[in-house]
Amino acid sequence: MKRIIFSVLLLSASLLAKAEDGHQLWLRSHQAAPVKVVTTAKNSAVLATARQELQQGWQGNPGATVTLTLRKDKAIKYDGYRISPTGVQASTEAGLLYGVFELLRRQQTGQTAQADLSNPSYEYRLLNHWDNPDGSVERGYAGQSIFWRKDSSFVTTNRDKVRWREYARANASVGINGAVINNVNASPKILSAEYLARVKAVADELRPYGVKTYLAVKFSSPALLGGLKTSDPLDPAVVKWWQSKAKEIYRQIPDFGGFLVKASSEGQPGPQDYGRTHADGANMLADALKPYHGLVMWRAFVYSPTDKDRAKQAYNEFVPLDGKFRDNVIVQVKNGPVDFQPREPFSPLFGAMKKTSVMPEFQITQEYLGHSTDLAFLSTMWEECLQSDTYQAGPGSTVARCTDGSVYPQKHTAMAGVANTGLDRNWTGHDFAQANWYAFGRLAWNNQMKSAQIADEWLKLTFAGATGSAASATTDSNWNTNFLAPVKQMMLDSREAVLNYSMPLGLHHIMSATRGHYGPGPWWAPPKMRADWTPGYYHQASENGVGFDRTKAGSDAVSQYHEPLASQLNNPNTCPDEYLLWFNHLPWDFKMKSGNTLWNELCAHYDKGVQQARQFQRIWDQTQPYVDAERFAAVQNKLRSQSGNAVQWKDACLLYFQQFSHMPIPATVEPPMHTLEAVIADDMRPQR
Ligand code: BDP
Repeated sequence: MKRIIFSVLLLSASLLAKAEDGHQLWLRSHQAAPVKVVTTAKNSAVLATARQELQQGWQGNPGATVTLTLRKDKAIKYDGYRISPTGVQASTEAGLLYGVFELLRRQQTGQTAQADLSNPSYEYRLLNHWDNPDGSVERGYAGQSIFWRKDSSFVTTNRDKVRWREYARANASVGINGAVINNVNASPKILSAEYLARVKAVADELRPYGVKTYLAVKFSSPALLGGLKTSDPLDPAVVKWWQSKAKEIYRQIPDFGGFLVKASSEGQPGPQDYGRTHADGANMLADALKPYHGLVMWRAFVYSPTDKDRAKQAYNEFVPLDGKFRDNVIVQVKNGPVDFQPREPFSPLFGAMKKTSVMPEFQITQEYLGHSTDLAFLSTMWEECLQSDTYQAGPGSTVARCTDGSVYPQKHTAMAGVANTGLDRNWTGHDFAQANWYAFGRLAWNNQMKSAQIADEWLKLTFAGATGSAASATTDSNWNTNFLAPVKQMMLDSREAVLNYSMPLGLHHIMSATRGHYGPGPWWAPPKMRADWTPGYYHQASENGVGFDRTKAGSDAVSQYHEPLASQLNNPNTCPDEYLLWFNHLPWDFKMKSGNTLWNELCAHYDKGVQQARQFQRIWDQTQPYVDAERFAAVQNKLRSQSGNAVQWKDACLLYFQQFSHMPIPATVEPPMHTLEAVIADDMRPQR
C-alpha cells in the first residue's frame, strides 16, 4: 500500500515537473548557471529587475561576470543598448533591462552572443487594453480583465500584484514600455479618485519593469464626472478641470504616461460636438499634460454613419489638420482605413501627415481573425503593413519609415497594439495567440524584423524542451526538422489561410455580427441598420458583380494614395489580387491574372483555406512527441474547431455569393456540406 502511494506521489511529482499550462509564456523557467552581476549605476528598481533576470536565467558560462554599464553614447537611441557576451551598456536603466533580456534570449535560442547594438524603432511601444471597469474585456477572448474586477472592492490583492508583475515582465522581455489599462470606449469614472487609486496600484507594479501606465479618457468627463455644464475644449472651466485632473493623477503617479482618446468616433463624444476640431480637443489635453511630460494619443479611427465611403473619412478629417497639433500629441492610426479587417491596404494617412507625429495601431486580439479559436500568426500582417510603400516621400517611404522618424522629423514615435490578454491561465486563450503578443513587441522594437525570425524565436522559447527529453531540445536535429520547421511554416501560412477561407481577394467586413464577428455573415442586414455596419455595404454583391468600387469612377478612395499607387489600384488589371475587391467592383466572369474567372478564383481561395486548416491539424498531430500533453491537446482542439469554422465560412460565402453569380462551384472544389439556410439559421440562433 505504502509503495503504491509512494509511486503515485512520484508519478504526480514528475507530471507536475513537466506540466506546462502556458502561463510562463515565452519565459519558461530554466535552471540558471551562476553568474556575477556588476552594475556601474546606482541601484534602482529597474536595475534590480535586470540583475534578478540575469541571475534567474543565465545560460552562459557558469561563474561568468556580467557588467551592466549605464553610460550615454551617441549611437544609443532611447532605450537602446549594446550587448556583448560580458555585459550590457545603455543610456537608460530600461535599456539595460532590455539588453539583459536580449542576452538571455540569445542564450536560450542557441544564438551566439556576438557584440551588437540595438535601438528601438519607436520611442513608445504600447499595449492598449480594451478592459472595462466591470472586468469585462471588449473584444477579449481570454477571460476577464487582469486589471479590473466586477466586484472591485478596490482592495489590491497579492494575486493582483503577482499577475501585474508577471504581465509587466512579459512586456519588458520584448521591449513594450507602456500600457493603456482601460478601454478606448472609456468610462468617465476611470478618472474618479476611487479608480485612480487602483491605477496607481497597477502603476507601482509595472514600474520596476520599465512599463508606464496610461489611461483612455472619455472626452465628456468634465461634464459627466466633474458636473460641468459642458466639455467644450475651449471653455476655460473645462480647461481648468483637465489641468487639475492632470495634477491629481501626477501627484499619485509621477511617471504617468498620458491619455489615449477616442473622440468624435463611433458615437463617442468629442470636440466636434461643440463645433471644434480634433486638433482643438487634442491640444487642450496636451496642454494639461505638458508640465508633466505626458502624451496624448489621439485616435484617427473616426467615422460617422455614411452611405458613401467610410474608408475615406479619417483621411478627409485629419489631413487638413496636419501641423496643427501640439508636439506632445501623436495621432494614432489603425493599420487600415476601415477597421482591423484580416486584410486592408495601409491607411492613406501614413505618410500623408508630414508635420504631425503619427503612430500605427495594430490589433493583437483577433476580433476579425477567429478570436482565440483560430490560429492566426499576425506578425505577417503587421510586417505587410509596415513594409508597404506609401511613396509619399519617394520610393521606399514605407509605413515603417514614415512612422519611425526616418522620413519625417517627428517629435515622438510610437506603435500600439490592442492587447489579447485576460485572466485565462495561458493569458491569451489560444497558446499560439501568445505569439502575437510576442511579435507585436518585437516589431515595435524593430520594425524591420522578419516574421520568420520572430516565429523561430518564439517557438524555441515557448516549446523547446517541453517534454523534458532530448527529443525536444533546440540542439536536437529531429526537433528542428519535425517540430520547428513545420510548425514555423504553419504559423507563417496561418493568416493567409484565414484570409482564404474568410475574406479573400480584398473582401472585407462580411463577418457575422450576431456572433461577435466570429464566422461568416455576408447576409446580415436587419431593418433600419445603418448601411456602413452591414456586410452588404462592403461586398456590394449583385448579379452585376462583387466588390467596393473605390476607383476614380467610384468613391475615388484611390486618390488618397500617392502615385504610382493611385493609378495602380485604380485599374483592376494592375491592382494586386489581394486588394482587388477592396478597390474594384467586378463582374463575376472578370478574367483574373491567373486566367480564371473571378468566381472560380474566389471558389479556389475558399477551398484552399479549408485545405490549409486541415493541413494545420495534420502538422500539429505530428508534433505530439515534442509537446507537453496539456498544450498539445489544447492546440489540437482549437485546430479542430478552426477547421469547422473554415468549412462554415467557405460554404456560407460560396452559397451566398452563388445566388448572384449563378455560376457553378467548380468540380475541383469540395462541395458544400451545409446549406445556406442552415448556416444562416445557425448564425441567427442566440449565442450562449
Ligand atoms: C472596432 C471594434 C470596437 C472598437 C472599435 C475601436 O469592433 O469594439 O471599439 O473598433 O477601435 O473594430 O474603437
